[in-house]
Amino acid sequence: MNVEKIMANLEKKHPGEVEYLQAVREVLESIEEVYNQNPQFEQAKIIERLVEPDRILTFKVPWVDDKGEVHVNIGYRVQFNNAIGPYKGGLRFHPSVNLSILKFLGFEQIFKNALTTLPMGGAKGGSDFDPKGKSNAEIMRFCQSFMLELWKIIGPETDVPAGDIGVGGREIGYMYGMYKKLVGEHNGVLTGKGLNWGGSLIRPEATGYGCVYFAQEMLKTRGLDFKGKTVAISGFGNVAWGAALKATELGAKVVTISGPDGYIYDKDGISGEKIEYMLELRASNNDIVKPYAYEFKGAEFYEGRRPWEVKCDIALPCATQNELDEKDAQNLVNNGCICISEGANMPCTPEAVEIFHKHKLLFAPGKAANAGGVATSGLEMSQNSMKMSWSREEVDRRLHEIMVNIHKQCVKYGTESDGYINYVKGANIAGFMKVAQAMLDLGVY
Ligand code: NDP
Ligand code: 2IT
Repeated sequence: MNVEKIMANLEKKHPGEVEYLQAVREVLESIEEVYNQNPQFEQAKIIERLVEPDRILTFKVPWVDDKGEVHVNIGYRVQFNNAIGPYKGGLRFHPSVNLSILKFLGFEQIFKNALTTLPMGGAKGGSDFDPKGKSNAEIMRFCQSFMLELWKIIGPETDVPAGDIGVGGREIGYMYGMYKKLVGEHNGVLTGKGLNWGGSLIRPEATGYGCVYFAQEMLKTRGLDFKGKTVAISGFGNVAWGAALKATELGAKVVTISGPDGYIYDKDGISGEKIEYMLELRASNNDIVKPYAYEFKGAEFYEGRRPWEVKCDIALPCATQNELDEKDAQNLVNNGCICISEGANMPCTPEAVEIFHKHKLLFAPGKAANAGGVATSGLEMSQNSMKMSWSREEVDRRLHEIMVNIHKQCVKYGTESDGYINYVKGANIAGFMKVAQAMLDLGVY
Protein backbone atom coordinates (compact mmCIF):
# COMPACT_ATOMS: atom_id res chain seq x y z
CA MET A 1 0.00 0.00 0.00
CA ASN A 2 1.19 3.48 -0.84
CA VAL A 3 -0.65 5.87 1.51
CA GLU A 4 0.20 9.02 -0.44
CA LYS A 5 -1.01 7.50 -3.71
CA ILE A 6 -4.30 6.35 -2.20
CA MET A 7 -4.82 9.72 -0.52
CA ALA A 8 -4.05 11.65 -3.73
CA ASN A 9 -6.59 9.52 -5.54
CA LEU A 10 -9.24 10.05 -2.83
CA GLU A 11 -8.58 13.82 -2.75
CA LYS A 12 -9.21 13.93 -6.47
CA LYS A 13 -12.43 11.92 -6.19
CA HIS A 14 -13.75 13.70 -3.10
CA PRO A 15 -12.33 17.24 -3.15
CA GLY A 16 -12.93 19.34 -0.07
CA GLU A 17 -14.14 16.46 2.12
CA VAL A 18 -11.65 17.53 4.76
CA GLU A 19 -12.86 15.55 7.77
CA TYR A 20 -13.37 12.36 5.78
CA LEU A 21 -9.88 12.58 4.24
CA GLN A 22 -8.39 13.32 7.69
CA ALA A 23 -9.99 10.21 9.22
CA VAL A 24 -8.94 7.95 6.33
CA ARG A 25 -5.33 9.18 6.38
CA GLU A 26 -5.00 8.45 10.09
CA VAL A 27 -6.18 4.87 9.67
CA LEU A 28 -4.05 4.20 6.58
CA GLU A 29 -0.89 5.52 8.22
CA SER A 30 -1.50 3.28 11.24
CA ILE A 31 -2.17 0.08 9.31
CA GLU A 32 0.36 0.48 6.47
CA GLU A 33 2.85 -1.92 8.03
CA VAL A 34 0.45 -4.80 8.81
CA TYR A 35 -1.24 -4.30 5.47
CA ASN A 36 2.00 -4.74 3.61
CA GLN A 37 2.86 -7.82 5.67
CA ASN A 38 -0.36 -9.50 4.46
CA PRO A 39 -0.39 -9.61 0.63
CA GLN A 40 -3.89 -11.15 0.63
CA PHE A 41 -5.28 -7.74 1.67
CA GLU A 42 -3.78 -6.06 -1.38
CA GLN A 43 -4.94 -8.89 -3.64
CA ALA A 44 -8.54 -8.44 -2.47
CA LYS A 45 -8.23 -4.62 -2.72
CA ILE A 46 -9.42 -4.36 0.88
CA ILE A 47 -8.42 -0.71 1.27
CA GLU A 48 -10.03 0.46 -1.96
CA ARG A 49 -13.24 -1.33 -0.93
CA LEU A 50 -13.12 -0.10 2.67
CA VAL A 51 -12.65 3.63 2.08
CA GLU A 52 -15.79 4.01 -0.06
CA PRO A 53 -19.19 3.66 1.64
CA ASP A 54 -21.42 0.80 0.44
CA ARG A 55 -24.09 3.42 -0.30
CA ILE A 56 -25.27 6.90 0.65
CA LEU A 57 -28.89 7.95 0.79
CA THR A 58 -29.64 11.68 0.69
CA PHE A 59 -33.12 13.04 0.83
CA LYS A 60 -34.99 16.24 1.49
CA VAL A 61 -36.76 16.79 4.79
CA PRO A 62 -39.60 19.30 4.49
CA TRP A 63 -41.30 20.41 7.69
CA VAL A 64 -43.62 23.14 8.94
CA ASP A 65 -42.70 25.43 11.85
CA ASP A 66 -45.11 26.69 14.52
CA LYS A 67 -45.93 29.80 12.47
CA GLY A 68 -46.92 27.71 9.46
CA GLU A 69 -43.77 28.44 7.48
CA VAL A 70 -42.28 25.59 5.43
CA HIS A 71 -38.59 24.65 5.74
CA VAL A 72 -36.46 22.16 3.83
CA ASN A 73 -33.39 20.43 5.27
CA ILE A 74 -31.17 17.69 3.85
CA GLY A 75 -31.19 14.21 5.38
CA TYR A 76 -28.46 11.58 4.96
CA ARG A 77 -27.61 8.00 5.81
CA VAL A 78 -24.15 6.73 4.97
CA GLN A 79 -24.07 2.91 5.10
CA PHE A 80 -20.35 2.33 5.14
CA ASN A 81 -19.56 -1.32 5.73
CA ASN A 82 -21.54 -4.32 7.01
CA ALA A 83 -18.91 -7.05 6.88
CA ILE A 84 -19.24 -7.99 10.56
CA GLY A 85 -22.89 -7.12 11.27
CA PRO A 86 -25.84 -4.86 10.39
CA TYR A 87 -24.96 -1.21 9.76
CA LYS A 88 -24.87 0.63 13.08
CA GLY A 89 -24.20 4.23 14.05
CA GLY A 90 -25.76 7.46 15.21
CA LEU A 91 -27.72 10.31 13.66
CA ARG A 92 -26.46 13.89 14.05
CA PHE A 93 -28.69 16.96 13.79
CA HIS A 94 -26.52 20.07 13.61
CA PRO A 95 -26.27 22.94 11.08
CA SER A 96 -22.64 21.97 10.32
CA VAL A 97 -23.64 18.49 9.08
CA ASN A 98 -22.45 17.68 5.55
CA LEU A 99 -21.34 14.60 3.66
CA SER A 100 -17.69 14.94 4.64
CA ILE A 101 -18.55 14.93 8.36
CA LEU A 102 -20.93 11.98 8.05
CA LYS A 103 -18.45 10.00 5.95
CA PHE A 104 -15.69 10.58 8.51
CA LEU A 105 -18.03 9.49 11.30
CA GLY A 106 -19.25 6.44 9.36
CA PHE A 107 -15.70 5.41 8.51
CA GLU A 108 -14.56 5.69 12.14
CA GLN A 109 -17.63 3.75 13.22
CA ILE A 110 -16.53 0.65 11.24
CA PHE A 111 -13.41 0.20 13.37
CA LYS A 112 -15.00 1.37 16.62
CA ASN A 113 -17.81 -1.16 16.27
CA ALA A 114 -15.31 -3.91 15.44
CA LEU A 115 -13.40 -3.12 18.65
CA THR A 116 -16.52 -3.62 20.80
CA THR A 117 -16.43 -7.36 19.87
CA LEU A 118 -20.18 -7.15 19.08
CA PRO A 119 -21.49 -7.88 15.56
CA MET A 120 -22.08 -4.37 14.19
CA GLY A 121 -21.07 -2.77 10.90
CA GLY A 122 -20.42 0.97 10.43
CA ALA A 123 -22.84 3.74 9.42
CA LYS A 124 -23.77 7.33 10.25
CA GLY A 125 -26.50 9.74 9.28
CA GLY A 126 -28.21 12.96 10.16
CA SER A 127 -29.28 16.33 8.89
CA ASP A 128 -28.22 19.97 8.73
CA PHE A 129 -31.34 20.75 10.79
CA ASP A 130 -30.56 23.11 13.71
CA PRO A 131 -32.45 22.06 16.87
CA LYS A 132 -31.42 25.34 18.54
CA GLY A 133 -34.43 27.38 19.63
CA LYS A 134 -36.99 24.94 18.16
CA SER A 135 -40.17 24.05 20.03
CA ASN A 136 -41.01 20.49 21.00
CA ALA A 137 -43.68 20.35 18.29
CA GLU A 138 -41.21 21.53 15.65
CA ILE A 139 -38.68 18.89 16.71
CA MET A 140 -41.43 16.26 16.49
CA ARG A 141 -42.52 17.31 13.01
CA PHE A 142 -38.93 17.38 11.79
CA CYS A 143 -38.17 13.91 13.22
CA GLN A 144 -41.33 12.47 11.67
CA SER A 145 -40.53 13.93 8.25
CA PHE A 146 -36.93 12.61 8.51
CA MET A 147 -38.21 9.11 9.27
CA LEU A 148 -40.68 9.20 6.35
CA GLU A 149 -37.61 8.67 4.13
CA LEU A 150 -35.14 6.88 6.42
CA TRP A 151 -37.44 3.93 7.27
CA LYS A 152 -37.03 2.54 3.75
CA ILE A 153 -33.43 1.51 4.30
CA ILE A 154 -33.27 0.59 8.00
CA GLY A 155 -34.33 -2.49 9.95
CA PRO A 156 -33.23 -4.54 12.98
CA GLU A 157 -31.09 -6.83 10.82
CA THR A 158 -30.16 -4.19 8.22
CA ASP A 159 -29.28 -0.85 9.78
CA VAL A 160 -29.83 0.33 13.35
CA PRO A 161 -29.45 4.11 13.89
CA ALA A 162 -29.05 5.82 17.29
CA GLY A 163 -28.29 9.29 18.69
CA ASP A 164 -25.35 11.66 18.32
CA ILE A 165 -25.04 15.47 18.56
CA GLY A 166 -28.53 16.98 18.65
CA VAL A 167 -30.25 13.58 18.83
CA GLY A 168 -31.11 12.28 22.30
CA GLY A 169 -33.97 10.36 23.90
CA ARG A 170 -36.65 12.80 22.78
CA GLU A 171 -35.67 12.71 19.10
CA ILE A 172 -35.25 8.91 19.13
CA GLY A 173 -38.80 8.72 20.55
CA TYR A 174 -40.36 10.83 17.80
CA MET A 175 -38.46 8.94 15.09
CA TYR A 176 -39.29 5.53 16.55
CA GLY A 177 -42.97 6.44 16.83
CA MET A 178 -43.13 7.24 13.13
CA TYR A 179 -41.04 4.20 12.16
CA LYS A 180 -43.34 1.90 14.16
CA LYS A 181 -46.40 3.33 12.45
CA LEU A 182 -44.91 2.98 8.96
CA VAL A 183 -43.59 -0.56 9.41
CA GLY A 184 -46.24 -1.87 11.75
CA GLU A 185 -43.66 -3.53 13.99
CA HIS A 186 -42.15 -2.83 17.38
CA ASN A 187 -38.82 -4.31 16.38
CA GLY A 188 -36.32 -2.17 18.28
CA VAL A 189 -34.68 -0.71 15.17
CA LEU A 190 -33.34 2.42 16.87
CA THR A 191 -31.15 2.32 20.00
CA GLY A 192 -31.16 4.88 22.78
CA LYS A 193 -34.87 4.18 23.22
CA GLY A 194 -36.78 5.12 26.37
CA LEU A 195 -36.76 2.57 29.17
CA ASN A 196 -40.51 1.94 28.90
CA TRP A 197 -40.40 1.04 25.22
CA GLY A 198 -37.33 -1.12 24.67
CA GLY A 199 -34.40 1.00 25.83
CA SER A 200 -31.49 -0.24 27.91
CA LEU A 201 -30.47 0.95 31.34
CA ILE A 202 -27.07 2.72 31.29
CA ARG A 203 -27.30 3.62 27.55
CA PRO A 204 -27.59 7.37 28.33
CA GLU A 205 -24.52 7.24 30.59
CA ALA A 206 -22.60 4.69 28.50
CA THR A 207 -20.39 6.83 26.26
CA GLY A 208 -19.15 9.02 29.11
CA TYR A 209 -18.77 6.07 31.51
CA GLY A 210 -16.89 4.10 28.87
CA CYS A 211 -14.57 7.03 28.17
CA VAL A 212 -13.66 7.20 31.86
CA TYR A 213 -13.32 3.38 32.15
CA PHE A 214 -10.89 3.49 29.25
CA ALA A 215 -8.89 6.31 30.85
CA GLN A 216 -8.85 4.28 34.07
CA GLU A 217 -7.23 1.38 32.21
CA MET A 218 -4.65 3.71 30.66
CA LEU A 219 -3.83 5.24 34.06
CA LYS A 220 -3.40 1.74 35.54
CA THR A 221 -0.53 1.07 33.11
CA ARG A 222 1.36 3.79 35.01
CA GLY A 223 0.14 2.81 38.47
CA LEU A 224 -2.28 5.78 38.62
CA ASP A 225 -6.05 6.30 39.04
CA PHE A 226 -8.74 9.02 39.05
CA LYS A 227 -8.68 9.62 42.80
CA GLY A 228 -7.80 13.23 43.62
CA LYS A 229 -7.14 14.14 39.98
CA THR A 230 -8.33 17.33 38.31
CA VAL A 231 -10.31 16.75 35.12
CA ALA A 232 -11.11 19.19 32.29
CA ILE A 233 -14.13 18.28 30.14
CA SER A 234 -15.40 20.03 27.01
CA GLY A 235 -19.00 20.01 25.79
CA PHE A 236 -22.07 19.89 28.01
CA GLY A 237 -24.09 17.25 26.20
CA ASN A 238 -24.80 13.59 26.70
CA VAL A 239 -21.18 12.41 26.61
CA ALA A 240 -19.82 15.23 28.80
CA TRP A 241 -22.56 14.51 31.37
CA GLY A 242 -21.78 10.77 31.62
CA ALA A 243 -18.04 11.44 31.83
CA ALA A 244 -18.52 14.02 34.61
CA LEU A 245 -20.70 11.57 36.59
CA LYS A 246 -18.19 8.71 36.44
CA ALA A 247 -15.04 10.80 36.94
CA THR A 248 -16.63 12.35 40.05
CA GLU A 249 -17.75 8.95 41.33
CA LEU A 250 -14.15 7.73 41.03
CA GLY A 251 -12.94 10.58 43.25
CA ALA A 252 -11.77 13.13 40.67
CA LYS A 253 -12.68 16.81 40.54
CA VAL A 254 -14.21 17.99 37.24
CA VAL A 255 -13.46 21.70 36.82
CA THR A 256 -14.68 22.59 33.32
CA ILE A 257 -17.49 22.13 30.81
CA SER A 258 -17.90 24.08 27.58
CA GLY A 259 -20.25 25.11 24.81
CA PRO A 260 -19.81 26.94 21.54
CA ASP A 261 -20.06 30.20 23.56
CA GLY A 262 -17.05 29.50 25.81
CA TYR A 263 -16.17 27.46 28.88
CA ILE A 264 -17.05 27.31 32.57
CA TYR A 265 -14.32 26.96 35.19
CA ASP A 266 -15.64 25.83 38.55
CA LYS A 267 -12.81 25.53 41.03
CA ASP A 268 -15.09 23.83 43.58
CA GLY A 269 -15.79 20.98 41.18
CA ILE A 270 -18.76 20.18 38.96
CA SER A 271 -20.50 17.46 40.94
CA GLY A 272 -23.93 16.40 42.25
CA GLU A 273 -26.70 18.85 41.37
CA LYS A 274 -24.28 20.77 39.15
CA ILE A 275 -23.93 17.74 36.86
CA GLU A 276 -27.72 17.39 36.72
CA TYR A 277 -27.93 21.09 35.84
CA MET A 278 -26.02 20.23 32.64
CA LEU A 279 -29.07 18.25 31.53
CA GLU A 280 -31.27 21.31 32.04
CA LEU A 281 -28.87 23.50 30.07
CA ARG A 282 -28.81 21.00 27.22
CA ALA A 283 -32.58 20.47 27.19
CA SER A 284 -33.09 24.24 26.91
CA ASN A 285 -31.91 23.96 23.27
CA ASN A 286 -30.12 27.25 23.80
CA ASP A 287 -26.60 26.30 22.84
CA ILE A 288 -24.89 28.04 25.77
CA VAL A 289 -23.10 27.20 29.04
CA LYS A 290 -22.93 30.77 30.37
CA PRO A 291 -26.04 30.40 32.63
CA TYR A 292 -24.07 27.93 34.79
CA ALA A 293 -22.02 30.86 36.11
CA TYR A 294 -25.20 32.66 37.24
CA GLU A 295 -26.57 29.51 38.85
CA PHE A 296 -23.50 28.47 40.85
CA LYS A 297 -21.42 30.96 42.82
CA GLY A 298 -17.67 30.73 42.38
CA ALA A 299 -17.87 29.49 38.79
CA GLU A 300 -16.33 31.64 36.08
CA PHE A 301 -17.28 31.90 32.41
CA TYR A 302 -14.59 32.46 29.78
CA GLU A 303 -16.23 33.69 26.62
CA GLY A 304 -15.06 32.35 23.25
CA ARG A 305 -12.29 30.25 24.86
CA ARG A 306 -11.62 26.54 25.23
CA PRO A 307 -11.05 24.69 28.50
CA TRP A 308 -7.60 23.36 27.53
CA GLU A 309 -5.85 26.35 29.10
CA VAL A 310 -6.71 25.29 32.67
CA LYS A 311 -4.40 23.17 34.80
CA CYS A 312 -5.59 19.58 34.81
CA ASP A 313 -4.29 16.02 35.13
CA ILE A 314 -6.80 14.46 32.76
CA ALA A 315 -8.53 15.96 29.70
CA LEU A 316 -11.76 14.53 28.27
CA PRO A 317 -12.76 16.30 25.03
CA CYS A 318 -16.48 15.49 24.69
CA ALA A 319 -17.87 18.17 22.32
CA THR A 320 -17.06 17.84 18.63
CA GLN A 321 -14.42 17.14 15.96
CA ASN A 322 -11.20 19.17 15.75
CA GLU A 323 -11.93 21.13 18.94
CA LEU A 324 -8.44 20.64 20.45
CA ASP A 325 -5.56 21.87 18.31
CA GLU A 326 -1.77 22.04 18.48
CA LYS A 327 -1.75 25.09 20.75
CA ASP A 328 -4.28 23.51 23.12
CA ALA A 329 -2.21 20.30 23.21
CA GLN A 330 0.91 22.26 24.05
CA ASN A 331 -0.98 24.05 26.84
CA LEU A 332 -2.07 20.71 28.29
CA VAL A 333 1.51 19.39 28.17
CA ASN A 334 2.88 22.57 29.78
CA ASN A 335 0.28 22.33 32.55
CA GLY A 336 1.24 18.77 33.43
CA CYS A 337 -1.70 16.87 31.92
CA ILE A 338 -0.95 13.12 31.80
CA CYS A 339 -3.96 11.55 30.12
CA ILE A 340 -6.35 12.48 27.29
CA SER A 341 -9.34 10.26 26.51
CA GLU A 342 -11.52 11.29 23.55
CA GLY A 343 -15.24 11.18 24.42
CA ALA A 344 -16.10 12.93 21.14
CA ASN A 345 -15.22 11.65 17.67
CA MET A 346 -11.86 12.99 16.44
CA PRO A 347 -11.82 16.06 18.77
CA CYS A 348 -8.01 16.32 18.65
CA THR A 349 -6.39 17.51 15.42
CA PRO A 350 -3.57 15.35 13.94
CA GLU A 351 -1.05 18.01 15.07
CA ALA A 352 -2.37 17.82 18.64
CA VAL A 353 -2.11 14.03 18.64
CA GLU A 354 1.47 14.29 17.41
CA ILE A 355 2.33 16.47 20.43
CA PHE A 356 0.75 13.98 22.84
CA HIS A 357 2.73 11.16 21.26
CA LYS A 358 5.96 13.18 21.28
CA HIS A 359 5.59 13.74 25.02
CA LYS A 360 4.57 10.11 25.62
CA LEU A 361 1.27 11.05 27.23
CA LEU A 362 -1.56 8.56 27.63
CA PHE A 363 -3.75 9.37 24.63
CA ALA A 364 -6.87 7.40 23.60
CA PRO A 365 -8.55 8.03 20.23
CA GLY A 366 -12.35 8.25 20.13
CA LYS A 367 -12.81 5.00 18.28
CA ALA A 368 -11.48 3.20 21.36
CA ALA A 369 -12.40 5.56 24.20
CA ASN A 370 -15.98 6.42 23.19
CA ALA A 371 -16.94 2.94 21.95
CA GLY A 372 -18.93 2.37 25.16
CA GLY A 373 -21.91 4.21 23.66
CA VAL A 374 -22.30 2.01 20.62
CA ALA A 375 -21.32 -1.06 22.65
CA THR A 376 -24.26 -0.43 24.97
CA SER A 377 -26.42 0.13 21.89
CA GLY A 378 -25.31 -3.37 20.90
CA LEU A 379 -26.38 -4.59 24.34
CA GLU A 380 -29.74 -2.86 23.81
CA MET A 381 -30.12 -4.80 20.53
CA SER A 382 -29.32 -8.06 22.34
CA GLN A 383 -31.94 -7.34 25.01
CA ASN A 384 -34.52 -6.44 22.32
CA SER A 385 -33.83 -9.70 20.48
CA MET A 386 -34.27 -11.71 23.67
CA LYS A 387 -37.32 -9.64 24.70
CA MET A 388 -35.68 -9.15 28.07
CA SER A 389 -34.04 -6.34 30.00
CA TRP A 390 -30.95 -6.56 32.13
CA SER A 391 -30.37 -4.70 35.40
CA ARG A 392 -28.22 -1.57 35.66
CA GLU A 393 -25.48 -3.62 37.29
CA GLU A 394 -25.55 -6.23 34.52
CA VAL A 395 -25.30 -3.68 31.69
CA ASP A 396 -22.62 -1.68 33.50
CA ARG A 397 -20.60 -4.83 34.16
CA ARG A 398 -20.73 -5.77 30.47
CA LEU A 399 -19.85 -2.22 29.41
CA HIS A 400 -16.86 -2.19 31.76
CA GLU A 401 -15.71 -5.59 30.50
CA ILE A 402 -15.93 -4.36 26.88
CA MET A 403 -13.86 -1.24 27.63
CA VAL A 404 -11.19 -3.31 29.41
CA ASN A 405 -11.13 -5.62 26.41
CA ILE A 406 -10.74 -2.72 23.94
CA HIS A 407 -7.84 -1.48 26.03
CA LYS A 408 -6.22 -4.93 25.83
CA GLN A 409 -6.59 -4.98 22.02
CA CYS A 410 -4.89 -1.54 21.83
CA VAL A 411 -2.02 -2.74 24.02
CA LYS A 412 -1.62 -5.84 21.84
CA TYR A 413 -1.30 -3.94 18.58
CA GLY A 414 -0.04 -0.56 19.77
CA THR A 415 2.89 -1.24 22.11
CA GLU A 416 6.08 0.21 20.65
CA SER A 417 9.64 -1.03 21.14
CA ASP A 418 10.27 1.33 24.08
CA GLY A 419 7.09 0.13 25.84
CA TYR A 420 5.03 3.25 25.00
CA ILE A 421 1.48 2.34 24.04
CA ASN A 422 0.37 4.10 20.86
CA TYR A 423 -3.39 3.72 21.27
CA VAL A 424 -4.12 5.28 17.87
CA LYS A 425 -2.09 2.61 16.13
CA GLY A 426 -3.41 -0.12 18.42
CA ALA A 427 -7.08 0.75 17.90
CA ASN A 428 -6.74 1.19 14.15
CA ILE A 429 -4.89 -2.08 13.61
CA ALA A 430 -7.13 -4.14 15.92
CA GLY A 431 -10.31 -2.78 14.30
CA PHE A 432 -8.95 -3.11 10.80
CA MET A 433 -7.72 -6.70 11.18
CA LYS A 434 -11.14 -7.89 12.26
CA VAL A 435 -13.03 -6.17 9.43
CA ALA A 436 -10.43 -7.01 6.78
CA GLN A 437 -10.45 -10.69 7.75
CA ALA A 438 -14.26 -10.73 7.53
CA MET A 439 -14.11 -9.09 4.09
CA LEU A 440 -11.64 -11.73 2.89
CA ASP A 441 -13.90 -14.52 4.18
CA LEU A 442 -16.96 -13.05 2.46
CA GLY A 443 -15.44 -12.66 -0.99
CA VAL A 444 -15.70 -9.82 -3.50
CA TYR A 445 -19.27 -8.67 -4.06
P1 NDP B 1 -24.91 16.45 22.44
O1 NDP B 1 -25.71 17.07 21.39
O2 NDP B 1 -25.60 15.85 23.62
O3 NDP B 1 -23.81 17.45 22.95
C1 NDP B 1 -22.80 17.97 22.14
C2 NDP B 1 -22.21 19.09 22.90
O4 NDP B 1 -21.07 19.74 22.37
C3 NDP B 1 -23.21 20.14 22.99
O5 NDP B 1 -23.09 20.66 24.24
C4 NDP B 1 -22.79 21.10 21.87
O6 NDP B 1 -23.37 22.33 21.86
C5 NDP B 1 -21.37 21.13 22.20
N1 NDP B 1 -20.61 21.72 21.15
C6 NDP B 1 -20.81 21.67 19.83
N2 NDP B 1 -19.85 22.35 19.20
C7 NDP B 1 -19.04 22.82 20.16
C8 NDP B 1 -17.87 23.59 20.16
N3 NDP B 1 -17.35 24.03 19.01
N4 NDP B 1 -17.29 23.89 21.34
C9 NDP B 1 -17.79 23.43 22.49
N5 NDP B 1 -18.91 22.72 22.55
C10 NDP B 1 -19.52 22.42 21.40
O7 NDP B 1 -24.00 15.37 21.73
P2 NDP B 1 -23.21 14.16 22.34
O8 NDP B 1 -22.80 14.44 23.72
O9 NDP B 1 -24.01 12.95 22.04
O10 NDP B 1 -21.96 14.11 21.38
C11 NDP B 1 -20.71 14.77 21.68
C12 NDP B 1 -19.60 14.09 20.91
O11 NDP B 1 -19.52 12.71 21.30
C13 NDP B 1 -19.74 14.08 19.39
O12 NDP B 1 -18.46 14.14 18.81
C14 NDP B 1 -20.35 12.71 19.12
O13 NDP B 1 -20.08 12.28 17.82
C15 NDP B 1 -19.60 11.88 20.15
N6 NDP B 1 -20.19 10.61 20.53
C16 NDP B 1 -21.48 10.51 20.98
C17 NDP B 1 -21.99 9.30 21.36
C18 NDP B 1 -23.34 9.15 21.92
O14 NDP B 1 -23.68 8.03 22.30
N7 NDP B 1 -24.13 10.19 22.04
C19 NDP B 1 -21.20 8.07 21.24
C20 NDP B 1 -19.83 8.29 20.83
C21 NDP B 1 -19.37 9.52 20.48
P3 NDP B 1 -24.33 22.70 20.60
O15 NDP B 1 -25.00 21.46 20.11
O16 NDP B 1 -25.27 23.61 21.24
O17 NDP B 1 -23.48 23.29 19.54
O1 2IT C 1 -20.44 7.94 17.58
C1 2IT C 1 -21.07 6.99 18.12
O2 2IT C 1 -20.52 5.93 18.39
C2 2IT C 1 -22.48 7.21 18.45
N1 2IT C 1 -22.97 8.31 18.24
C3 2IT C 1 -23.30 6.09 19.01
C4 2IT C 1 -23.77 5.18 17.92
C5 2IT C 1 -24.74 4.12 18.32
O3 2IT C 1 -25.19 3.41 17.42
O4 2IT C 1 -25.04 3.95 19.51
